Amino acid sequence: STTYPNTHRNPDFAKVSNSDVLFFRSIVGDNQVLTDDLDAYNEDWMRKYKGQSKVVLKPKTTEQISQLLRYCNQHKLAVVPQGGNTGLVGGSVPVFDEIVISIANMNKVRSFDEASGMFKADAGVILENADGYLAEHDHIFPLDLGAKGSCFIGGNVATNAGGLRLLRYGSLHGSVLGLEAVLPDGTIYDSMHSLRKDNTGYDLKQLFIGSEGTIGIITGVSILCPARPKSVNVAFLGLESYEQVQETFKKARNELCEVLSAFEFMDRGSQVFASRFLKMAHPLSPDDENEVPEYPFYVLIEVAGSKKEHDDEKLESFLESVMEDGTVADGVVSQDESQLRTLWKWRESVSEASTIDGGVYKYDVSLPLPKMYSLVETVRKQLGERQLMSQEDTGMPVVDAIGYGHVGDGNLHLNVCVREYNKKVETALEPFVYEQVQKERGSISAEHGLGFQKKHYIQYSKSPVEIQMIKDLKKHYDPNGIMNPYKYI
Ligand code: FAD
Ligand code: 2HG
Ligand code: ZN
Repeated sequence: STTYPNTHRNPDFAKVSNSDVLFFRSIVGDNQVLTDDLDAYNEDWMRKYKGQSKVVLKPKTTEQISQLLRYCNQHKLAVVPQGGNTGLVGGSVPVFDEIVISIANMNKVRSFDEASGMFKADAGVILENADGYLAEHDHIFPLDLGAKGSCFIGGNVATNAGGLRLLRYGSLHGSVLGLEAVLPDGTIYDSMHSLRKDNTGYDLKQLFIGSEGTIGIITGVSILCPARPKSVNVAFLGLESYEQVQETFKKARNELCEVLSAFEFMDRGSQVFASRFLKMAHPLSPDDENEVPEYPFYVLIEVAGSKKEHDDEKLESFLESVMEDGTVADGVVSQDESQLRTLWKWRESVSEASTIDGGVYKYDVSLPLPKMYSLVETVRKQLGERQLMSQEDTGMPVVDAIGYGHVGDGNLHLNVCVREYNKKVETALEPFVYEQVQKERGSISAEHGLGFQKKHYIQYSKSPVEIQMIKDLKKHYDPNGIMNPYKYI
């Protein structure tokens, strides 16, 4: 991971002094002010970004966060709000010596209303725990993603995470009905509502959804949760071309209609990485060998509904029809819960598997569906021409450039897997990738955010007017710029 030369540190920010630490202790207690062994808080999930914070604060209440922020704002101490630290754009760790405010200790469910599906909880509840709680009440959290065992629902809201269920349940901009947050000056903004309809003025909570810790700390989330589907099933398919991936998606929307709950795709390269990581036979492998079959594309379709026989029959007959007409070359359907989980692993593990050789450059983009996969091909060509990657194993810096993602949302994950982080590779990729996305009027950040990685590139997706409006808002709510500096814009 990289640390940044202190010459780039903003000298307007104060450095943490002993008296600051004493104050923090008086608010959150001695045990919740950490000053040793801070690597886990300073380094991000990819081990790509590393800060040098000397202090981590772990408040237990919204009131404590309010007092901490008021003090930091008055003393010009910069802070980084941190959730589960699973973000993929370097936004959750300090760049220099910013104070980390971890919300890990704020992890209580506040309430759940079975009639409406309204769930209210502290922002530090782990996503998987929230979903587990809801499962006991026959409900489901409307967001799911590979990092569910570590990420917090507050972090999810702060990044406006998309994930694997967006196709069915929509974005957090729709399902989050209220928030509690603390502004940099310590003001507590309480809108923990359960109202589906509320047209009294600007919808302020939306400002925090996707704000990546730049205008305040989210402390509570109020979210509408759907009834948990009683039957879930998964099909895993092999396809001969990207055109057929699109054709299959079109047919799935038509034929599976109300039970379709996820449509994910992976190219062969991404399955090779998953195979090296999972070390098990591929679902479409004819025998038990670890070889990934030769199909260039794979698709995972999930159906979820309320009547198993009906849903299974729909999936089976869909599969029969797409295999008969040649849209799909091969496929399997999960026979039980454990097989269903295994099939999902071949999709969910790609993100982690892509780091297996040393490092990864991750691009998370929205593109018009017909153009989505061309980006991977264009980038492979670019890396080949620059002699950074080759088909043969010649020890070049790039091992492979792989593509996978949420077809249903027009969201491609392009992962350039490298042996080590390398300036030549980075220069070949940036701004090249962003230029390609701009040409198609896509988004350079579909769901992971801007963080530290993309702060210099926002103009590829936002106009000067939009950028100015974002800057105006930031300045209004955080005039001292203490919230997650050096990130976002
Ligand atoms: P952190 O990583 O701690 O923080 C992320 C950002 O939010 C930082 O800028 C931080 O300052 C800010 N922040 C955190 N908490 C708060 C708060 N309470 N108030 C204000 N700001 C806060 N993302 C997707 O969209 N879809 C996916 O499918 C997906 N899959 C993933 C799979 C893996 C294996 C991994 C590692 C990540 C994945 N992600 C995905 C990235 C995603 O952004 C995060 O997993 C998650 O949403 C971040 O939550 P967190 O609690 O870890 O936040
Ligand atoms: C996913 O969909 C995540 O698996 C992570 O958004 C993507 O690591 C990535 O690039
Ligand atoms: Zn994703």
